[in-house]
Amino acid sequence: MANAFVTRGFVGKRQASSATRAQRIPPGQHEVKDFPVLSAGPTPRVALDRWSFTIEGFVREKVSWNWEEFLKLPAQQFTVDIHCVTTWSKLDTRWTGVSVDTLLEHVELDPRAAFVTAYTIEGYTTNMPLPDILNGRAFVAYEYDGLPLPAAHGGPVRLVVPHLYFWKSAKWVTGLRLMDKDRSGFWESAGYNNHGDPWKEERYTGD
Ligand SMILES: Nc1nc2c(c(=O)[nH]1)N[C@H]1C(S)=C(S)[C@@H](COP(=O)(O)O)O[C@H]1N2
Ligand SMILES: [Mo]
Repeated sequence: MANAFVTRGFVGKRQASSATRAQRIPPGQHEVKDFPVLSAGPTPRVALDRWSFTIEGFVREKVSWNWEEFLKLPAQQFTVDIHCVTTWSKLDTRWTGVSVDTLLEHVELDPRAAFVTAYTIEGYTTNMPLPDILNGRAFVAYEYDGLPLPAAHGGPVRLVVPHLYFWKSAKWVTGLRLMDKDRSGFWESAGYNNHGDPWKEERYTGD
């Protein structure tokens, strides 16, 4: 709260809108204007002619799209706030992509499907309860700020789950695996919280 108060003091006549902005920063976070890059390893090179995106696991029949097919799926614009567990938050990030709801319209979910693992080209994984990526809460993005998503930020496509810490937003994502049981991903099995809600400060295991 101390930070929010200082910010309001500084901005004078834009006080009201700034207070609103401050309220959008979760506890223990601060706003950044740049867009930091955080990757566990080097940025992979992705060949679009061999790229595909798959939904598999607890679905009646799995589905895959190649690059051309993926671009034909109904896309939407999303303007969202993102929150990295390393304490930076970035407001009003603009993306174009396909909502997970739209992708899931192409499969029949097994009624036991309750969790999802997002997997990627270089092996990074992250897990979430299925409801956390439904009802407009997650999308697979291929444009950032009106331009093709830069490779360092996960291009050609990344998952974006803005309501959870940003490690859940898997870069270079190539598929979603539906599961009946939960299974820890890369950071979740290395001491980070299994869920990762920034508003509850679910940073580490046991938070
Ligand atoms: N495939 C993959 N996705 C990833 C990561 C990674 O190392 N590999 N890092 C995660 C972490 S810890 C964060 S904070 C965000 C960082 O995304 P950015 O580099 O676009 O800021 O990506 C997440 N997605
Ligand atoms: Mo992160």
